[in-house]
Amino acid sequence: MALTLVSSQHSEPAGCSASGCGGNESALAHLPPQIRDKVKDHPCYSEEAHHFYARMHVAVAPACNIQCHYCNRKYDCSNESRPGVVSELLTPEQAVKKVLAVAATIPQMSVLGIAGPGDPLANPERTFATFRELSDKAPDIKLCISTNGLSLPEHVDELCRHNIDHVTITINCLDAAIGAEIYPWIFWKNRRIKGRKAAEILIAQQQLGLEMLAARGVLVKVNSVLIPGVNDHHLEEVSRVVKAKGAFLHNVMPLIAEAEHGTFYGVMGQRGPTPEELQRLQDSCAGEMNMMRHCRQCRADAVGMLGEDRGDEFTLEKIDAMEIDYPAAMQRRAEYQAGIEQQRQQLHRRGETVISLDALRPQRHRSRPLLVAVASSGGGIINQHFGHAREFLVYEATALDVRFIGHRKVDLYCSGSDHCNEEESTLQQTIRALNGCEVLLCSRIGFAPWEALEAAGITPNGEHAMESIETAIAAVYQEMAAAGKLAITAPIALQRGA
Ligand code: CLF
Ligand code: SF4
Repeated sequence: MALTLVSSQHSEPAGCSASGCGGNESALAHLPPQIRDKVKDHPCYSEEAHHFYARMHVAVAPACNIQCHYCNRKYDCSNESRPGVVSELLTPEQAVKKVLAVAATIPQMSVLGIAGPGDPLANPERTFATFRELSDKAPDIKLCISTNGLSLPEHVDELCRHNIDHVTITINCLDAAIGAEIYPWIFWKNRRIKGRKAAEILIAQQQLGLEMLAARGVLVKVNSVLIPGVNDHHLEEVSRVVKAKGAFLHNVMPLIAEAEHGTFYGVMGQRGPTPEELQRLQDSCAGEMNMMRHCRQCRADAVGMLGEDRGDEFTLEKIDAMEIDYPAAMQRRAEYQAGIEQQRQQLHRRGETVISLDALRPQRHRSRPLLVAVASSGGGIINQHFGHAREFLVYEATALDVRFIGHRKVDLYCSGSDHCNEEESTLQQTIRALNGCEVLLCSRIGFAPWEALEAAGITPNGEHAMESIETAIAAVYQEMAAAGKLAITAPIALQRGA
């Protein structure tokens, strides 16, 4: 059954300008319309879109053609995913059925990605069978893929045939000596190749694949795993080079290496970066490149908004039991997405008119930055109870702008529906995770956590419930600056970062 409701927006290939995009809508405004159309509803390629649109992955690709030192094959591909959970493997037919069921149930799901559990292009038949059927049955869904790049050049034409507009390549280095420390072997032309030679081939294939995609107007995101002491000093150069070759966005992800994952790095005690190290590197690359800072390192079978996983609602058994009126569901989907666009327009208008930091610009050299944590369940507004948050969005406000810089994951503090409980240790962990933030914006908060946060130097604020995040932060910044609390000479209560 064809599910065409929203007209397919496959643009002509159009070269990718990589400057100043990938963040909020105004940052996208200068892009050619056909590029903006590709980006604006993609929750990974547009920071703003991730407040409104969801993605899903289908785990159809079990095999891999390389070995990374941060990967254990028992888990999902850590080039895109957080290790620790194994995705349920699907056949292409099962995957298509699942995508259609999710599209009918979660109207904001705009993107289908294949990201594992191995490498999608090491499993080309399964990957392309899934894409082929979906581009026929649900052409309004954007198709996306994440690969290690080894087999990319030979598949570029087929990716373009299926109108796959978004390709992620994990590029951890350009230097084969560094590559040899990350990749013990690759499987290439029916042979296992080790060491520096393996890294040389992989790097050359990644770069060639990137150039071929950019030449065809496909948007390329580059993922890099930040491995302290291995490639941390090298990733700025990676950023510069991939941008010059036409990459659209760079996503530097922290290495996750735990001994219990059984990876080489985990067992060897290789540490991951601290949040400060990650942010420092992202900031140093940002002068050259658009940086993605809202990645949640999703599972290879993730479903829902970034940071949420509704996969349990869509097991094969549950899908079989669903009775879906597809034409009606697709009608709802189109209406829902039209509603999202209206909401975004309203937010833009309000953001432009309600508050401006212009009044503070003259004192930009006198006011210091402020980190603000926000509880939001989506929509770009402050709409979540402190106790219901599983993560907080972190923004940096200055006298010049408000920018998203990352997220901090926390355990659920509140188990009831209305009242925060007294789970002290969870609260203390949350406070630790919010280290460096001086203000916390949420829709509601109980008395006990309020007191504890204040004692830790974080001021809770529920006065901006249901307001646009950026607008509210700008208002808070303005108020604090006017009260002299952000004077550059004033002591900063806590060091920034967790
Ligand atoms: Fe999936 Fe990746 Fe496409 Fe997004 S995820 S294949 S580009 S649709 Fe997004 Fe998830 Fe980060 Fe990936 S938050 S892990 S960057
Ligand atoms: Fe693992 Fe992905 Fe690396 Fe393959 S590419 S070894 S699946 S992390």
